[in-house]
Amino acid sequence: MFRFLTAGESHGKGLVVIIEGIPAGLPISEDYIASDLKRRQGGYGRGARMQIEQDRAEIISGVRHGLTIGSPISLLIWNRDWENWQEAMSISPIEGEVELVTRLRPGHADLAGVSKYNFDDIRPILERASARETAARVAGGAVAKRFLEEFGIEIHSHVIAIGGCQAKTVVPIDWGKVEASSVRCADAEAEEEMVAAIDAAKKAGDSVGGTFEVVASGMPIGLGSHIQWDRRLDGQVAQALMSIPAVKGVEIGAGFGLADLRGSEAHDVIESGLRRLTNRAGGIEGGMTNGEPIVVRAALKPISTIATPLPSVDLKTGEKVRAHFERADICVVPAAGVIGEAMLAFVLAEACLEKFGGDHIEETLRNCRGYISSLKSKGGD
Ligand code: EPS
Repeated sequence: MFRFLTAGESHGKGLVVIIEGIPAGLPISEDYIASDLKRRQGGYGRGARMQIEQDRAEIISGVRHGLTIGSPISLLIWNRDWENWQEAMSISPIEGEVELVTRLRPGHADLAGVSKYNFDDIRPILERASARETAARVAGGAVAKRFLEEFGIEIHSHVIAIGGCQAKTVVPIDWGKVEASSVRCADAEAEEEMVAAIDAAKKAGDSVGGTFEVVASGMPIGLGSHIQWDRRLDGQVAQALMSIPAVKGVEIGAGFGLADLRGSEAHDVIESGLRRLTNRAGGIEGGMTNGEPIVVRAALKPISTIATPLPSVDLKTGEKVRAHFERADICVVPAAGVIGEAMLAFVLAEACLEKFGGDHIEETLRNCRGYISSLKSKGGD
């Protein structure tokens, strides 16, 4: 019903995303998509590549006169850096040889990729494993977000920790402050510490990871299902977030912290209007939304391409060497939050379409309104 695919290599001609399943009649523009692409490119700790790129997605199909027409939406982002890689990443055979990348980088896709795909060069693996691909996800995710806005669903993200520096989270989160922050963190004191941690890692030729949180508000009750394992929304959300490069942990609501509590302390008491005063469940119970905001956190390992490379092995000679190094970011946690928003948006767009269906947005919203008004008879507000 709803699906998306991306294509493209980091230093290839460009990135493509195809999104299928968005109903007809949804207003969407390139400017709307551009705003999320810009947010993804930012964040303190990015490398020199982001000074080369100015990501903008061209809408190639699926939109007419500013409205979706129900056919697949395809978006294209040109890689500006392609100009500098025309020989190394040439589509057609080239005369002469390009230098092979053979010193495996611990933490990257290099070793498993060359083994599995039978290459003597790491380049084709690192080109697709690169987080550059997430620009396409964010462009497609913006379309999903635009669709969700029609239901009153809004998705935001913020950084919780970088390099061991933890933010104090004050609820409700001031999203204006988050967007104005160099590391997308509302806690100004923690921001200073995070920036210092990134600077120190850079100086040491190293990298840092951290955690971010994504929040989806305005959720209707009953998206997802308890009926079958693969229909549980929490499982789908975890998979989507875990698929972001460098993510090694995902938790929903109070997550791992819930394991230390008693049942009486862990669950969110149901108040009149079917609302909760706490949200330790992170908006999902029994694999379904419970009407509270969805809150999901993801932990990123530090970037695995580091300026002081770790000991490794050369693929060509089998000798012990230092790992390959090429230009890289020091920290991508602020950008990863924006990617997390896109991934959550894809999952929720699919869940909304499953619940409300519809080939035109009017039909989808009519079904949604009918469902919401039927909930009122059960005491919902
Ligand atoms: C990446 C390495 C860097 C990052 C890149 C991901 O690129 P380059 O090797 O060209 O300097 O900047 O991320 C992006 C290009 C992006 O748009 O996010 C890697 O090895 O994963």
